[in-house]
Amino acid sequence: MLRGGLIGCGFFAMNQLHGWREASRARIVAICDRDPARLAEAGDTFGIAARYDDAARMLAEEDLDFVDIATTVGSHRALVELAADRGLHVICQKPLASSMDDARAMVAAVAAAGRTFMVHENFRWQSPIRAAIEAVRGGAIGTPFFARASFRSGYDVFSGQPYLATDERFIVQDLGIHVLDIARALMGDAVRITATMQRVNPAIRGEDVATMLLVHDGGATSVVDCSYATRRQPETFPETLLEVDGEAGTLRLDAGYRLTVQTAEGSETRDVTPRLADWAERPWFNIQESVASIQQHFVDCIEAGRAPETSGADNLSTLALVEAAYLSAAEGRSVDVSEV
Ligand code: NAD
Ligand code: 89V
Repeated sequence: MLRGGLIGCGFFAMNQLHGWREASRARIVAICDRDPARLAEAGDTFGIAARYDDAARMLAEEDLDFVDIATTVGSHRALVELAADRGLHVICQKPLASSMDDARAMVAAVAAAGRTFMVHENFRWQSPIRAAIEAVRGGAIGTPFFARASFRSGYDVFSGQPYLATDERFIVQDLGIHVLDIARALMGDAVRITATMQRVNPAIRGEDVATMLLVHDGGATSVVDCSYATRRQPETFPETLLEVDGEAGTLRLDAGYRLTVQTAEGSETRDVTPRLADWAERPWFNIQESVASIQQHFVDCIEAGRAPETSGADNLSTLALVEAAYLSAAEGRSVDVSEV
């Protein structure tokens, strides 16, 4: 049984604690938060007695195998380096860092400690997205040449996560990062990106609409479009809708979790609605299920001694797309990902 310590007991960490309860061969034995109310609520809800207001003290006093970092981005580098210094495996929430230099330093620190480092990049672990990825990777539509990954919603994300309204960067750093990662999972790494960004909601600081055009290794194209300014019914939060064209067919993931594959042999549509765990709620259950899945993947990879699919090193390529998208929008030009 792997013993974990969770740092950050805020809004999203509640899902992670539920996910850890479901995990095989791992559990959270200690928690840490600077905010006493959040620490008490998480400890009481999940029956965890070992509670700390200081991460360094938790790591010094507890006998841990891994840490789960569920704080916001500004603290990620210091906490990852602290865990690496103590020789622990690390899973850290997205966005991994707010600069490529920080992210590269974090990957290097855990690699030097010889431990497993995974980013909690969970959208590609959503079961409907996973079904699409597996169909494409399994050759169901032949070699893909075009993809569209689209997330458009008017859902109020600001009440649960107030920092999303006040941070300088919003939709690409918070949500586009997931959708760019899905594009990579479907189409492979991207080498070039062109992005436009808009702020439609005047009450927030950052951009709430982004449209990105990606050129992948080998020449395939994808369009990643994200909006939190789209008022439509039915509201599809938090679904990412997909359309992938391949040389032998097309795949679509439509609203309502319906996956269609069309080839010369015909068309097949499957219901790929995620599991509604007893601790989950609509509309978040899609994301909540993926939390349990990604955390189990982390445990499985530690035990097998293999790199997670969404490892820190892999995530550098997703983060580079985020940085390149902001550069592209700021300078009004197409950006080669190697520039960042
Ligand atoms: P939050 O502000 O609600 O919670 C963060 C908690 O960390 C707070 O309680 C804060 O007191 C604590 N904290 C901060 N620095 C600390 C430190 N050095 N030591 C101890 N405690 C510290 O934030 P949130 O909305 O839960 O987001 C946390 C992270 O999860 C963010 O990076 C966010 O992007 C990510 N997130 C991911 C998903 C997803 O689907 N993958 C969804 C929502 C949020
Ligand atoms: O998944 C996330 O990172 C969340 C949300 C879905 C609200 O964008 O912040």
